[in-house]
Amino acid sequence: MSRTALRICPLCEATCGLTLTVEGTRVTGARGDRDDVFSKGFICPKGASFGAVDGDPDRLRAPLVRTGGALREATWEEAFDAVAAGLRPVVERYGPDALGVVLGNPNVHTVAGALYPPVLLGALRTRSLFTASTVDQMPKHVSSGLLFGDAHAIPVPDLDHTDHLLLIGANPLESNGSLCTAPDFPGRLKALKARGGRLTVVDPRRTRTAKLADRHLAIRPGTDALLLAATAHTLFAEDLVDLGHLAPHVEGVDDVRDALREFTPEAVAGACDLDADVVRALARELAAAPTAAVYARIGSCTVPHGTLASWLVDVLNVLTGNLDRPGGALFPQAATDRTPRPAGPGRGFALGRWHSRVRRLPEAKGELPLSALAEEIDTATDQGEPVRALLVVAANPVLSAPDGDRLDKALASLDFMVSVDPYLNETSRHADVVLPPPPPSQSPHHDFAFNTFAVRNQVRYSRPAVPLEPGRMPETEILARLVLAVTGMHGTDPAAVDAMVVDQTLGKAVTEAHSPVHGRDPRELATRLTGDDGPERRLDMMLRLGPYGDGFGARPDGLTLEKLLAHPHGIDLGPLRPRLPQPLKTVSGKVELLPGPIAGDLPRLREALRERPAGLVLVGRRHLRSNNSWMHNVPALTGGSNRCTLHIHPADAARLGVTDGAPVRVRGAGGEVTAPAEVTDEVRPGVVSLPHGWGHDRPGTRLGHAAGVPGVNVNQLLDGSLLDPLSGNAVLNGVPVELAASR
Ligand SMILES: Nc1nc2c(c(=O)[nH]1)N[C@H]1C(S)=C(S)[C@@H](COP(=O)(O)OP(=O)(O)OC[C@H]3O[C@@H](n4cnc5c(=O)[nH]c(N)nc54)[C@H](O)[C@@H]3O)O[C@H]1N2
Ligand SMILES: Nc1nc2c(c(=O)[nH]1)N[C@H]1C(S)=C(S)[C@@H](COP(=O)(O)OP(=O)(O)OC[C@H]3O[C@@H](n4cnc5c(=O)[nH]c(N)nc54)[C@H](O)[C@@H]3O)O[C@H]1N2
Ligand code: SF4
Ligand SMILES: [Mo]
Repeated sequence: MSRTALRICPLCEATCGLTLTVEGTRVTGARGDRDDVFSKGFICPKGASFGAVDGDPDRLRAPLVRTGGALREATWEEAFDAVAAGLRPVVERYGPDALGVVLGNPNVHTVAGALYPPVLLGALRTRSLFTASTVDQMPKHVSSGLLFGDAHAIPVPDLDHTDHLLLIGANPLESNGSLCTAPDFPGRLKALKARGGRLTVVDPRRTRTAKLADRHLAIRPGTDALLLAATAHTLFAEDLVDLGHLAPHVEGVDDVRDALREFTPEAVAGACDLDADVVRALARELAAAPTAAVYARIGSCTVPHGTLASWLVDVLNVLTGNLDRPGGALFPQAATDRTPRPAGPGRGFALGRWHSRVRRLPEAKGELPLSALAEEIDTATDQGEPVRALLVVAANPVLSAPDGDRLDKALASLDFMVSVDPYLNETSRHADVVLPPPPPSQSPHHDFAFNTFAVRNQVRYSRPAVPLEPGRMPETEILARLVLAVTGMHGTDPAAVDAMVVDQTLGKAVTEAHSPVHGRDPRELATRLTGDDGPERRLDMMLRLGPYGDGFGARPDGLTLEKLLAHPHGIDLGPLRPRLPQPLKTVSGKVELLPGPIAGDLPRLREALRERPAGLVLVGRRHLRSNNSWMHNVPALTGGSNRCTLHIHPADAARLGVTDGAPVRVRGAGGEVTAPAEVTDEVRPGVVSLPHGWGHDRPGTRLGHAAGVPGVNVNQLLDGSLLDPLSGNAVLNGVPVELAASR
């Protein structure tokens, strides 16, 4: 007998609502939920394969514990005993920094990943925190921190209403969008064009997104900051700057004008490999459009000037008056955001409050660069303890970070390592204990993270679609037990973790004058929380304290968990609305358009005006039926065009004697890989492209299908030395490489 169940898709940032077909405890089908308030029935091939991803027979069913050198299945009790016995002595003997924490991408796709890592880090107080953010969007956080005083205040293009979209280094037709949560991103781009809007795409590859554009600029990789600086320069030079409604909220406009004086279209044209006139046209079109938004992603962040490029994106949004207005780029307001405090000066954003031990790299947002993880483990210094033990939650840095071979060895040298991961893969194979979360169908879902980047305010929650299988533990409980194990409270009831968070949160809320519960009794409020378990009660609390919440009775029509559960297809909270100055937390209380660290980094960009590397550079790419490193074990999602090939332009191929399909050796600073060539004019000359997340050929994993079509690890070409200095983000695009036809 089959039934259906609703489940928000966790497989990318678009957060589509799915209707699952369930037979017994197995998901046998998935289609788009037509009644979902946000995704309205959209589904992509990955979502349609939800059942195959969910039911992958290689997913671990029980914890693994290393005994006598080998990983063996164990009970949960044995596993947590081993975790406490392995991690706690390291913290007690060497201090918290000796215990490193690595958080990977899926943490932003799970309830557990949103609710427990902050508690863990708050209790542990380690400075050795590494996350996927520093191989991804850290430049955007730093730029937002500096501009707006809040690293999480990231403006999102008003996709459904804008008249003009300048889209840089993103390929939403494959990725389905990032830092811009929009189910059916392709459909929304087509709608933009259908209503007479204009789309410009900047990408060294002629992607599916670029093919949709009115104009495609095949820029030389790594030079977007130059292009954007010259666009801003042109706005000043041609008197096109018009802040409009933003004027009272912005300081430093003249300083930006002065700082960008050298970046004329002619000055950047050579480095970007674009016509000066095209740069001028970009500026004129942006200024002339009734509304416009500049939006940039991976290709603009994972480059040497990632923070400057991210900053310039919002500088352009400000200079054209498009920040914080409908049709421009706005700050979403999620239902689980904290109660907005009144507008006014804040504490600002600090960088470099501490540094890594080996290279003295500055922290950003409390994190050290993932590129520095291996050396923080394998290199002794007189600056303190190396990382001796590691707690890895939902991360596979052996494939996703630079120089996996070095990291592989470093992980093998640790005193103790714990992985919370459904797979025994390239990274978790080094763990002493592997704690597998249940598959998505058995987990609840709410988009704590992505609703803060969504193109429409809305709220949705799915309870587990399938009951927890016997022997499984919810990931929320796994992480709560880890909090206890690393803080010396192993054996305590994990519900205590949620109770503590509730106490602290309500205790603080009642003291805040702007809170709807100001002056009330936190214990009494806690008794009013509903929900089946601790995580649900915490969600209820966040909803009720949040901007749309019922304020525990203060606003009877407001949101509660009960109300949300009564709306299984979600609740629409309306289009994005202007919010300034409330989100600003800068010291001045304004948008600080030329922050000190940015000004300090501009000389490096001026030097880049003169750089013209002669050789080939490498960029990445994503495929619709893939997701970073962990979806290559699902037969339905591999094969066809989702293969790990080296894209190379016909002119380069002819010059280097590379033929289609033949193996090519690619050499970079960190090593060498051999991949089959795919000769295509979809990459521009001078650029080759390999996707990331492949290289599933290491021993000791349990990835039956992936091991059969392993591909190569593009990140082995990197040695981890190339970083964007302000954010510590890895340079993954525009990396110099050499090719040789393989014999
Ligand atoms: N060259 C190059 N490298 C890149 C990129 C690039 O564009 N080019 N992109 C970068 C980007 S944007 C990112 S975000 C990183 C990603 O880097 P990572 O986060 O390290 O990589 P993922 O492949 O997303 O790995 C996630 C891990 O989580 C596990 N997992 C899956 N679902 C769950 C779950 O529900 N719970 C738990 N606990 N674990 C789960 C998977 O098995 C896998 O081991 O890679 C980066 N690396
Ligand atoms: N199908 C699929 N979807 C995914 C993922 C996946 O692996 N597969 N990963 C998810 C994750 S973790 C993330 S962060 C998002 C990322 O989402 P996107 O940012 O949309 O990611 P990409 O598709 O890699 O697009 C980046 C584009 O930048 C281009 N590029 C490279 N270098 C440069 C440059 O110097 N300048 C410019 N202008 N462009 C450049 C590349 O050619 C590429 O087309 O996708 C998410 N969605
Ligand atoms: S677009 Fe993303 S969220 Fe939507 S179905 Fe596909 S993978 Fe899932
Ligand atoms: Mo990412």
